[in-house]
Amino acid sequence: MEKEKILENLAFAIVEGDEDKAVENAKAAMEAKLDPLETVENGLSKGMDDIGEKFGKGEVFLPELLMAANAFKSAMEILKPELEAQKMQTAQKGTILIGTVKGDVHNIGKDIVSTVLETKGFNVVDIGVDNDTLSIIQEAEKAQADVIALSCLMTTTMPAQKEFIEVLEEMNLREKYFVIVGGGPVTQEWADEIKADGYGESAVEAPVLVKELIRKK
Ligand code: B12
Repeated sequence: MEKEKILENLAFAIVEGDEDKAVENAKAAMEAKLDPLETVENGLSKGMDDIGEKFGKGEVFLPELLMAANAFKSAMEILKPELEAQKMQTAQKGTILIGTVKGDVHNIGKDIVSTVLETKGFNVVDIGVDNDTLSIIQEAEKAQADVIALSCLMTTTMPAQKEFIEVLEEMNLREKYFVIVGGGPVTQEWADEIKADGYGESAVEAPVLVKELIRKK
């Protein structure tokens, strides 16, 4: 099967919330030697965007979103080992603490960023979802992180990224960490406004961003 068709089928399987089809097409993608990250971004994530749009328009509801998320995760189980197989042998300098902000339980994108950073040889500490500002700071201190990466998927939880940077400033810790932000509604403009050190639109951009920041240190 050609590449475009496989990616299209994958996206459709996510929209349909069909775990079996998602797994089947993820396997087809790997058999056809597609790049695993490209398969995630242009197949699975494309499907997620499509179902998210339908949800936004009231054409589908929460159960359909959950089914899509489950299909995404099942397909990721096929793709993750392939992504990890690309792991770079040379370790990169730097520890990245990554998590989703308070009030936000979306973790699919954050997990992909985490995996991609790991495959590029960074030391990654993933603190999961729904993290309040003080616990993120505590974990960053514990991990001796160089970079704090904050994910957020809702306009209602974006202010938590802003608050995080403000609290870091108040605690005189702003100079100690690079803070990068990302996730669905986050933009470069937002990153500039809240004085983050960087923004990445997709997981592919995260290692480039982190590498540049750490080099500046
Ligand atoms: C799947 C999904 C869910 C799943 C989440 C499952 C999970 N385990 O994550 C479930 C069903 C649980 C869910 C719940 C809800 N959801 Co929801 N969800 C989505 C959906 C469809 C897809 C999100 C996703 O996984 N995308 C795929 C990944 C790969 O993309 P991504 O997260 O953007 O990540 C990529 C980049 O952004 C980037 N990235 C991500 N993080 C970071 C961090 C850094 C540092 C960097 C550099 C890059 C980076 O890299 C990733 C890979 O390239 C979106 C719609 C959308 N298009 O985003 C709605 C959406 C985010 N949800 C929405 C809503 C409203 C909700 C609920 C409130 C619904 C409800 N009534 O209960 C709850 C909220 C729960 C909560 N408190 O968080 C709204 C948010 C609206 C808003 N206010 O902004 C959206 C936009 C849907 C819509 N169109 O209305 N949701």
